[in-house]
Amino acid sequence: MSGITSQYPFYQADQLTRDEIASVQTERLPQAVARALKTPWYAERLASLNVVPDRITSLEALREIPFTTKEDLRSGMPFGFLAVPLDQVVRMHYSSGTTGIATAIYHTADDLQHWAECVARGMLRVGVTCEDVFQNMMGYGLFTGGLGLHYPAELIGCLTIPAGAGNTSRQIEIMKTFGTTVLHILPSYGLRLAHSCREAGVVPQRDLSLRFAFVGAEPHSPQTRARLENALALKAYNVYGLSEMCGPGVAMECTAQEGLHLREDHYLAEIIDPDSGEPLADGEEGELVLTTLSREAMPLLRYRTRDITCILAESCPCGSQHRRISPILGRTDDMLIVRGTNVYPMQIERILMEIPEIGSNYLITLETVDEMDEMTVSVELSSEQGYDDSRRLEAIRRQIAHDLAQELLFRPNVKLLEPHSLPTTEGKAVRVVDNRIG
Ligand code: DLL
Repeated sequence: MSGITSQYPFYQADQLTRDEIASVQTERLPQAVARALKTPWYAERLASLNVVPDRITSLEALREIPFTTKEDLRSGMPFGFLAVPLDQVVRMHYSSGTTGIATAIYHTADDLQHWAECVARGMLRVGVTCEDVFQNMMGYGLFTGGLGLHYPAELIGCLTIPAGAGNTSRQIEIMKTFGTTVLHILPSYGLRLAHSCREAGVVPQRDLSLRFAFVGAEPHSPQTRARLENALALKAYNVYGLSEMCGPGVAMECTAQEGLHLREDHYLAEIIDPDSGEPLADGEEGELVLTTLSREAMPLLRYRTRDITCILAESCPCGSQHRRISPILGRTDDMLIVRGTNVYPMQIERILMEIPEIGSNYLITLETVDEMDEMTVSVELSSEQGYDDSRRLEAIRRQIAHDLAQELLFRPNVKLLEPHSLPTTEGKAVRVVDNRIG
C-alpha cells in the first residue's frame, strides 16, 4: 500500500488498473440503470424500450438509451429525477445554468461521501496533505464550487478556511496571516487577486506561502493559467465538473498538467458529435456525455453536458490509469457564429493573454451593423502599461487586431481600455454580450 492509501483508503480507487476500472464500470452500470428506472421521469421515458438493466453492462449497450438533456431535467422538476424517498435525501444544490430556469440536484449521504472522495483523490494526487492550509475562495451555497472542495479538504485534514467569494483585501489578509498554502478560486478572480496583491505591495514569493491553486468552473486558456501561476507563485490545477454530476471533481488535472483525469469509477464518459449525436473516437473533439455510475438520489444516464472536449486515451506520466479529457474548449451554447465562422471565446482569450501589455479582463461584444455581424473586443491594459503613449497604444491595438484576424479569419474591432474599466462579477466571468438583431 502506498503512503497515501494507508492514510486515505479511498485513494485506492485512484490506483486501479484499466482492467479494474473496466470491471467496476461493468458492475456499476446495470445498477445505475436500475436506479434510474426507479425515477418517474426515466420510468416513463424508457417504458417503450423495455430496458433490462442487467443487459446494460457496456457503453455499446448503454447507447440504446437516449440522451438526457438540461431541458429534460427542467421538465422533470422538482422531483421527476429522484430515485429515493425524500427522507434519504440530505442535500440539494440548485443550478440555473446559462439559460435561466433552475434545476435541483439531490444527494444522499453516500452520494456526498463519494463526491468528497472523488475530489479528495484529485487533491491528494497533486500533493495536498493534512498540513496544508486551504483557503476556499469559491462561492458557498446553491453553487457547488464552495462546498464541493470544502468537505474534501476537511477529509484530507487540511486547515480549511471557508472564505467564500470576493472581499479581496480580506482574502489577502487571511492568506498572509494564516500562511495559506492552497487556494480554490475562479481563474478570472485569481487574476484579479494577483493584481490586488501587486497593488497592495504584497509579493507572493516573499509574503505568501502558496503552493497550489485549484481553478475551474469557467473556461480558461493555458495562457491565463500561466499568468496566474507566475503572478501568485504557485501551480494551478484545472478542476472540471458541473452541478448535474455533483459539481467539481468529475475530472481534475494531475501534476503532468496535460489533461484532466476523469474519475471513471463514478462517471462513464462518451464524446459525441453535438449535431448528429454520433459517438466520436478518442482524440476527436466533441460534446462530453456523462452517466453517473454510483449516484443514488439522482442517477443520470447519458447526460449531455454541452461542454466541448476530447478523450486523451494515452497513458499519463503521473501513473493514473483513469483516462483524461482535454481542458474544456467551451460550451456548445457558447459557440458564436460570426460572419459564418464558428468562434469560441477561448480562442480570443488565448491570443489576448499572450500579449504582456494586456491585463486580465476583456469583453466580446457583438452587434449588427448594416446587416452584418460586427465584433468588438474590448480589453483592459495591464496596470504596468502606461496609458499616455498613443503611438505605442496604437501599435498594441493593431497587433491584437492582426493576431485575432489570423485566428478568426475576420477582423474584429479592438478597443484598449484603462485597467479596471470593465465590469467584474463575484461569480463566473461574463465574457460575451451579444446584441445582434435576429
Ligand atoms: O461550475 C462546478 C465547479 C465548481 C467546477 C468549481 C469546478 C470548480 P456549474 O455551475 O453547474 O458547476 O457549471 C458547470 O461550468 O458545464 C462547464 O461549462 C463549466 N466549467 C466547469 N468547470 C470548468 C473548467 C460548476 N475547469 C459548467 N473549465 C460546466 C471550463 C468549466 N469550464
